[in-house]
Amino acid sequence: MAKKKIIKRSWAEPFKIKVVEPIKMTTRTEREKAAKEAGYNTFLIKSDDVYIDLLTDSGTNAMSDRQWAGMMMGDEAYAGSKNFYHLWDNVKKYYGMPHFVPTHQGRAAEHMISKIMIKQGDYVPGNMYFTTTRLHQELAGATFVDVIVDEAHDPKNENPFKGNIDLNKLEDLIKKVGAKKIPYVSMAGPVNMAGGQPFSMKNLKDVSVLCNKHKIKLWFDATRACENAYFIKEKEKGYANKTIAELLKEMCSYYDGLWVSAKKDLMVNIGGFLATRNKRVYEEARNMVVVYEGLHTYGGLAGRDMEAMAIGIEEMVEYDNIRARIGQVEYCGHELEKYGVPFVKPIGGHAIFLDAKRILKHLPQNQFPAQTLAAEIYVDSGVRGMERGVVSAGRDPETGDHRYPNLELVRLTFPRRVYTQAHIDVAVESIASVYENRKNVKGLKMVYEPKYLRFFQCKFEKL
Ligand code: PM9
Repeated sequence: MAKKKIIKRSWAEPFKIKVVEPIKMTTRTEREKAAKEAGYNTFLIKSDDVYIDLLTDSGTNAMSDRQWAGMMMGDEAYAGSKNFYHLWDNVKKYYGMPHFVPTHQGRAAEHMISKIMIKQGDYVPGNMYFTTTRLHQELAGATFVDVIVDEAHDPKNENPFKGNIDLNKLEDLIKKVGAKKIPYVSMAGPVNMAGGQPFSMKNLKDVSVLCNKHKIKLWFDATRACENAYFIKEKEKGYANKTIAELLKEMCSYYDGLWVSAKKDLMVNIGGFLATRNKRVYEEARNMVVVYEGLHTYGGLAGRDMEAMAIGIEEMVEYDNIRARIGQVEYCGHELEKYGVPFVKPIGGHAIFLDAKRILKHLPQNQFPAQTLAAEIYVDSGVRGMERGVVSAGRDPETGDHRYPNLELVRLTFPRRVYTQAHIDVAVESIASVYENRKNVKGLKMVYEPKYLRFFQCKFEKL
């Protein structure tokens, strides 16, 4: 009898397309000019000159018909908008935090929590830095200390939980500076700069026990918390039967509070918030928000934005949504593997992180290999990614020298529900072609550098 053929069963997006936005293909000559004018910084390229935009998943997501319908239900009262109460109900229901303050985006919440918690001379340990998070901690007077596991700094290491905190590193810091100098531990999941790498529930529980023992608060950057929940469900023993909503709630239960850039998991174009179980912190944030953002019932947002966020929370915990979102990233990674292009393993949550150090081996880090690679890919095809290496790491505030991270990466980030598999194929083929010609690529020199978050605005010239 003939052997039965095993037929592969694929997944597909749990939605169909209702509205489309045309995108424009430019010529190589046009892109060369645009890249030069932008000082080889992909943040400075006009979006009109971009074909496939993988710069970020921040605020670039496609909202659902339910979210757009919610926008029409915006209650634009200055005070006490009904959308604020809908959003607050969902923050309580899904994150389990009783107190909540909306903000216009994530860094506004980072600003407030840093100002409220940190005193001059404090130390804030965290699982690898994030650009805006660390800056606000430093501006408030703290020194950030990276306590992530060593594996996170190695792009080839396949540990499934490279976002974990190294408990020994954390304990050593507590011994060295004393618990009183540590206002909180700052834990993100998945870890953006490490390649979208998650932490495990076990590690979170252990960190929480250690923090409780030393009476140190534990705060969560929950910007992409559902992606972390997805990885726990898929990879950590004992969690396969839990829903994303249950995992999110359990993760949050170990934290004193959290901040969120709603522009990611919540699939909206603008928004953020701070939520906590600590009444004192809440009252300070609720007071501070009126100074920097707007009244505590809108925090710099329109009522319609809060409604889209409230509905986004309900959609972000749907398994099929998150499965398709991470499925796209996996698809891109598997296609790149076929061409032997090196990138951070395991494949993480929101992006593929190309390993520029291994791709442009001939460029020393002070010639900005990741910045160079992002510009080369853009010129090749109009695909826009971003640098996540020495430029993003910025300068050491004490010495003024470049910080040289081990990871020198180009991030190709997937907006949610925006691009198709065909777009990914085009992007992969362009990257493969740049990889093929990598030996001819020349580095960059920095010619303009702003004081804060330089990666957004600095400029380069070709060497
Ligand atoms: N993340 C991103 O592209 C946008 C700005 S940096 C290029 O990944 C985390 C984990 C983030 C994040 C922003 C923020 C700040 C906080 N935490 O951009 O202010 O990934 O809403 O959030 C970006 P906002």
